[in-house]
Amino acid sequence: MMGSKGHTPEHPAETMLSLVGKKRAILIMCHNNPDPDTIASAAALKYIFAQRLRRKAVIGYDGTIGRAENRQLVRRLKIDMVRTKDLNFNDFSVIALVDSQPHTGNNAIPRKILPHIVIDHHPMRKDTTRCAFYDVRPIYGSSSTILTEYLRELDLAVDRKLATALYYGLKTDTNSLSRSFIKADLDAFNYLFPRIAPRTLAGIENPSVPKSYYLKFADAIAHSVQYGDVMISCMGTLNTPDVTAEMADFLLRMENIRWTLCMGEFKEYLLLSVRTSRRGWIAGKIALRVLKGLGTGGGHEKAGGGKISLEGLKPEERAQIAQKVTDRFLKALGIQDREGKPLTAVVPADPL
Ligand SMILES: [Mn+2]
Repeated sequence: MMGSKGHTPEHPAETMLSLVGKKRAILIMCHNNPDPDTIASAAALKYIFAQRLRRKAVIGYDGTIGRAENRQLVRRLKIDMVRTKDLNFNDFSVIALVDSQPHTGNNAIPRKILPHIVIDHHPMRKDTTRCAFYDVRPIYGSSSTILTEYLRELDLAVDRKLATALYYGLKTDTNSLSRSFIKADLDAFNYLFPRIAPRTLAGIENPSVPKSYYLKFADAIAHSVQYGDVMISCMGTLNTPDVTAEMADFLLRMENIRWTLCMGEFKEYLLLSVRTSRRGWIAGKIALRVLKGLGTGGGHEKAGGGKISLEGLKPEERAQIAQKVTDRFLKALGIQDREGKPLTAVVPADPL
């Protein structure tokens, strides 16, 4: 089974702490355009360093905290996050990377710097094995699950804020346990749930959103085309980078749809998200195949994605890339019919 092989040291939390030892300045890096899982994992790691080593770590990120939910998560739980442009990587003696791995193209750690600590649940990358400490568990539903285990291994009390963050990270990464999860995720879920702040969580999950959010949804639906059990949406210019993932989840709920691909342009990049309801470590693999030679990406069993640089390209060249992505995706899935049917095509009314 591709992507199921990982690596977890014995007593991972203690091993990690002994490695940090007396080193002073610690940077915890999230992946780009951070999602709740990377944010919560970073917050948990920061808490562990504060409790056990009396060190105040810095949480860094690059890109945009886009979704209204994610902004609420950071604001309501008061998670301090610093943009990488305001950081100097050389100022830190320890760099930890959560929910990502070196040289994947989705984190801002410079190529020549190898993080000391990597905690992740994506398929194992070769370069990760060169890091001093790595704990990669591809079969886990979230990195938040791994960090919850660390807190339990170290017997550290989890306050309401941190429990809420980790719970939300786990919940969103597994799409409310509708995507891949294992017993460890359920155990973390059951551990965290009695400790969360329910009203705070409700505020995070139901933020008000601008009118443009609905217009983008309307636009995405208007540009969705169905090919058998595949739905592809070219969403045009995006307001936030993570809306392709949201739309890919949204469209996957449609009857008879087993695969979705949503793509759109954000700051000189074509971003894409792939989802499937099929099992077997394929979404990330398909994403990689689509992106080969064009950009970077990867993913999990049922969710994947990536990005392609569009810098300096003319509109028609950008359109060609989107077409190439579509063609490769359909080819990878063995779809013969390349005509496609617009989602909004008029269907005959049901007889009364
Ligand atoms: Mn994750």
